[in-house]
Amino acid sequence: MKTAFSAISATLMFAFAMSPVQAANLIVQVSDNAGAAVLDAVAYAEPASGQVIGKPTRANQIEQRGRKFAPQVSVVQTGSSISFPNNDTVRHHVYSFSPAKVFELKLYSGTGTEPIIFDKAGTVVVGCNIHDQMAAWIQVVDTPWFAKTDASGKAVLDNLPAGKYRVKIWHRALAAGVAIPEQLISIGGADVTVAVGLPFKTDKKQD
Ligand SMILES: [Cu+2]
Repeated sequence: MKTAFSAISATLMFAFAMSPVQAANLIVQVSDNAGAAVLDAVAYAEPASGQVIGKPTRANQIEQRGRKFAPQVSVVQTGSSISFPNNDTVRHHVYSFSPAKVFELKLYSGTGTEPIIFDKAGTVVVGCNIHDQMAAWIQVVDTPWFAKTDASGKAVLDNLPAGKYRVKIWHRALAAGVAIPEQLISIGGADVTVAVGLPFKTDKKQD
């Protein structure tokens, strides 16, 4: 028995040693033009080859609670679905006029709506017809590698296979039509950290 076990572990070690794909994490640190850490920026890494990788598998949701959308900022891979459960006692009427996805969920309560499929990359701004102050932003991206920054301005993109990537940083304060800041980076066997400055001052206050 002992011999068999050793043979298996030797095979596993061999498989790891021979693995042709190296991977590493990409850490993105985002600040504004006053040097302050930026919360809820979206960092995503597109393979420089332009190759689109895989199909999204994760189910996403943006709930309505306390007459707010939560989360306020989402990032999903192109082709993802998002459901919009209403956990308030009032009804909401959720819509978007953004070119990346036009949709409308007429006055409803509870979960009784079909998920919406986001099949085109771009920024989708979501509102409620009844409550003007409600807003959510969805950044739809052509890559499975993305993350949002935390309060310290840091986003971690896990396990990028070795290669070259265009790292893009989106924030809801970027005016529509303005070029999204990007950097070309190389992933090898070690983690990579990049610092990105956004060309405006952000408001710490979240709605
Ligand atoms: Cu509403």
